[in-house]
Amino acid sequence: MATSLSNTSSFFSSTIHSPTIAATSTNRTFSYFKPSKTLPRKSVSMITCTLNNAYIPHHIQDPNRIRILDTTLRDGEQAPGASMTQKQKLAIAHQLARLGVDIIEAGFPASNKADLETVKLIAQEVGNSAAGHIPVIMGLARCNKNDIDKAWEAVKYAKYPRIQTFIATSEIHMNHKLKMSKEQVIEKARTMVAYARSLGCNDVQFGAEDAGRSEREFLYEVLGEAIKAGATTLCIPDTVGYNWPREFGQLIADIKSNSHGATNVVISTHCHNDLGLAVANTLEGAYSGARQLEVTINGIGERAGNASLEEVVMTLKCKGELLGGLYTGVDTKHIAMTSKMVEDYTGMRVQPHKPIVGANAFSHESGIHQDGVLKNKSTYEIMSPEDIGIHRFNEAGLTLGKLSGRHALKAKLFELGYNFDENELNQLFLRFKSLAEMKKIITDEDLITLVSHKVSEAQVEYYQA
Ligand SMILES: [Mn+2]
Repeated sequence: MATSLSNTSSFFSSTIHSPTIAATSTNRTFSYFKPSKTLPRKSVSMITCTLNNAYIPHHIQDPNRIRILDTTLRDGEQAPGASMTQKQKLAIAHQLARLGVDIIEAGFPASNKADLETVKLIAQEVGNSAAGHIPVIMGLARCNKNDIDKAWEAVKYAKYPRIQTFIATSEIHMNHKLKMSKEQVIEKARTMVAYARSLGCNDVQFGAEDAGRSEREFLYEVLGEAIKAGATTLCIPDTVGYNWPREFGQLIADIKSNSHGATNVVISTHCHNDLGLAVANTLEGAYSGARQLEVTINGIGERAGNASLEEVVMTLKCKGELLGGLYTGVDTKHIAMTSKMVEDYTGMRVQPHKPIVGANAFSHESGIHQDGVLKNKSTYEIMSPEDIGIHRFNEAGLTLGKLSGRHALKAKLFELGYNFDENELNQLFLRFKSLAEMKKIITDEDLITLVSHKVSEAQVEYYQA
């Protein structure tokens, strides 16, 4: 608990091969791929507690501290086929708390009775854990009294309850969906934020849906009015995934300088991945001043999904220093487990080459790569699987296949308890190669079979002699 906030940014990147800065040099020099064991390790959860004790909705004491809002249970569940049971959602919420996310968007209580009950249960249980980190529990509401009442009814049991109310601000949405004028939209935003505050909720997030395609002057005005009415966080979504990083970063920076009162509240990103830019846009948003980032586990969500928690968090962990010292309170060693839970419960499979959590994210098959990793992992790895809670089946994370080299085979055999001389290894390698031509991946069992043939051959030679 005694750890000072100013120390936090350095240790959040302490367990990975992140760039380190030589403090004595006036020209900041970066050395990459520092082995993790030379750096100090501290408990992440201790820091999370320290920060949470001082939770103030509209303000973050350390300007480099990023709040992570996970919306797996709301936006993520809106992915086709991803619906979960109440029990599964509660289990995920507990896991998200363990992971150390700051805010859990637990659902959309006005959408149906079951969702209200689930959000309420999460608020009661996860929002009041007796020990450890207690996240803010948020419920979504459109800009109408019924939605806001339902959201409050569900989240009010949490120690830190939050309501998010939203309305679209782009011309396309206002004309075709809402059929409302600009004046009507401003009026709704203003009165409904004030209504949420009037219920006793001192933590109100206002979302300007489709902000990424909204007319700037109008957007500044709506946001300014929402702040005046009591909004403590402004959510700036690229609802349709249409922005690109420079554009989205500029949007965040412009809102900060043009929306009245925006420097006194927290600005949040909410980026969709229709062009594969959700993570890049989110990070650019953070670099431009956003201090809350909305993400989902495995990047699930509407259409092409949302920015993925694991990619955003691990990029900040690897590159935080280069991004001006930004850091999160996420305890990354719970990432792998959380990813697996969400994959199992939603049935949304993670592609093998998905960054961070994909099955291949830490495996190396080509001979050159395997040779490098065996000599030093940092040759082909910018982080360790242990950082996200994976303990690899072998030291170097090697998958043996037809591209593997002699060195990797030797290392793998050694791990299995066999130590062959060069001649024996050469013979084994030839047999290994012909087997690998036929089989995609060579398992431990395959190797043992190969070796046992080798051993019996050796015995035959011995008796012949
Ligand atoms: Mn969304």
